Amino acid sequence: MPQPERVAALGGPAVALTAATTIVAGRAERQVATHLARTLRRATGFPMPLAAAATPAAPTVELTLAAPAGLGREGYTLTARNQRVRLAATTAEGLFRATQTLLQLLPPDVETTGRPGPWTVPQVEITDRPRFGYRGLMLDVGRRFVPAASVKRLIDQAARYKINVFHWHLTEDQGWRLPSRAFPALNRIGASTQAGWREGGPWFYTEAEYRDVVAYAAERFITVVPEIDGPGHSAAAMASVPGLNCDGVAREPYHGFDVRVSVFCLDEARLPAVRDFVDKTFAEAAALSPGPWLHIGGDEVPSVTREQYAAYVGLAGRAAVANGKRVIGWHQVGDGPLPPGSAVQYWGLTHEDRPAIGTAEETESVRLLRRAVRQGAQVIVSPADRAYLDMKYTADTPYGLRWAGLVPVERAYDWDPVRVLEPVVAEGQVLGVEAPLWTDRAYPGSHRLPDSTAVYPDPEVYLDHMVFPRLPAIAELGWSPERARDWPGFRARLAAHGPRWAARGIGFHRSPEIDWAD
Ligand code: TNX
Repeated sequence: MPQPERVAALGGPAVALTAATTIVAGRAERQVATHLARTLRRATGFPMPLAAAATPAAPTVELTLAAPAGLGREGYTLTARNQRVRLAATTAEGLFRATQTLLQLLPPDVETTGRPGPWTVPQVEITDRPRFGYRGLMLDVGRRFVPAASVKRLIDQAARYKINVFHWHLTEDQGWRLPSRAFPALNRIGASTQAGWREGGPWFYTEAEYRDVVAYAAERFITVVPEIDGPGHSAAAMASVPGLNCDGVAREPYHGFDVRVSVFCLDEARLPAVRDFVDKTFAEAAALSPGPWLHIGGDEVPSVTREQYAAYVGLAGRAAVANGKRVIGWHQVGDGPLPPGSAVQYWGLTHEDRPAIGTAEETESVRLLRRAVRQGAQVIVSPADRAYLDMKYTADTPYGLRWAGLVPVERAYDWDPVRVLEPVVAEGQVLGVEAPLWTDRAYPGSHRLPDSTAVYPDPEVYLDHMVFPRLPAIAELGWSPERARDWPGFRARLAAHGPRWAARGIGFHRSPEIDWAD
């Protein structure tokens, strides 16, 4: 999972990894080979030495950058035949994706330690490459803070499904989680709250933690996209920096549960202060994040004029570009000026937007998409009624919201990122897909507000439940060709996949839609 572009089962006896297996890799393949060796050693207990060339007759796992042309940046071939496994790709990134396929061809025990094996791979020939270049997972750490170690655990799991972007939603009304030297109050005051909490903080990442997460993601060929949301969702900033408020007085930090509760003061007189804040915080985020993108937010802004909103999008876009980044914004930013090379993230409701496309009743989301696309922007597809991991699966699953409807596994899987928006967005303008996990209601009984923080589970419990099994559904939409996908097939593969999560201690949702293998 995700289903590869082409799989040919070769039959015959399986290829076994044994105590004699060596991993063959040259210098260019070494980083990926080392990562793979570490995983295989942990599981099998075999030495799995790295060697520059194969010893005749010894079983090998070979990694090579000598690959057939046409695989693209992330494509690869995987061949398991005659006691040899061979992974070939054009880039280290492609090789890494191949290693993730290899892990899934090994038995589920590869996800654990101290099991006896046997460690077999069926004889097979796979040719694979992604449908879209952007396959993201978003995590909101503003409402509920997620410690760096848990963020890394999630990134490691996401890499299993060939996710290549981690969108880090770092600022919210309820908290500012980016380290800041320019505005230390963002960490002292802005990080002192979460949704439902005002005691026990501050909750933010240190520079060292942030860099560690970026490096951990990079080792898995995952790009971190930081988001600094504005001009709404900014109460934590407005509690820390007085000049962002029209009256020049800092607000009380916000620890409630509502959305649309704040907006920077966008009066002419205050714009320089807002611009200064955006310039400095974007520079800090950009300096910590080597990837090409910066997400400027732009969603759910209460009570500003269109001119004021456009002015904010303009200054935020310029700040991103000045720091060498391309802009991503929630689809609302279509109403503002977008720099060349931007992308907008569509988070509408397919069940309302799709049927109205091309009719007189076209929805606001589609109108905004049209404006964005006309400016040359690409589109990241994250419909709330399909891809939002914070929606409940069914009325009686414990966590989550339901404003976009219930999102059981089949609903998360059974749609297509191009078909839902054509012809407003042409296939070539779809950059990819993303599954966002918001944390507004990361406690059981989410329709009621909690009266104590004691009811909140550890963030990993919430994450595991909401992300698995729906992330693999969205990941497959992003990776696999449309013709390789079907719900009965996905459902069967998911059922067989459950033991891998069990082996790793992932508390996935055992949805009754799936006949889980034990
Ligand atoms: C809408 S989606 C939001 C978030 C909430 C989410 C809850 C979007 C761009 N904004 O602020 O957390 O709904 O589902």
